[in-house]
Amino acid sequence: MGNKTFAIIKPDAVKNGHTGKIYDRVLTAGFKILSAKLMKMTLAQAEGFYAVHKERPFFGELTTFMSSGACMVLALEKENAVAGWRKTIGATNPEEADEGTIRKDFATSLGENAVHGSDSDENAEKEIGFFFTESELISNQ
Ligand code: IDP
Ligand code: MG
Repeated sequence: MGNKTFAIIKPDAVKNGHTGKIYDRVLTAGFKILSAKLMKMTLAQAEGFYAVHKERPFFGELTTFMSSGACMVLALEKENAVAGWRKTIGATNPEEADEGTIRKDFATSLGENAVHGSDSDENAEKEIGFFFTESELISNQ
């Protein structure tokens, strides 16, 4: 059971002005923010990040969307962080997301679903490493 996960406040949520409200959900859910930055992914970065989905029919739509505007990438810490963050964000499809989850409250559609969350400890480590250097993670807060 790992204590770190990786999150993205996706371009739809940033564009719709939900960054602050989602940041508040992160803190209210008990996560410590080890690092955060606002960035605009290149298409190549989005393709690299989502490489696991490259055979899926929505890969082009997903990577175009993720590189379409500013997003916020975050490294989060909490006990059992991966499962805890997935519970906080809700199901991939916002129509299936539980009441009170971030996707239920802020997602635009199945593709533009406001936030990302890692699906395993192994991927959390890889994803944090994709966007942050070791020295950018502030663990002695
Ligand atoms: P997850 O983000 O809940 O882990 P994944 O299945 O890993 O869901 O899919 C990655 C992302 O791809 C989703 O968050 C969503 O933005 C997008 N996506 C997933 N399924 C579809 C689809 O059927 N159409 C368009 N976009 C999709
Ligand atoms: Mg996933």
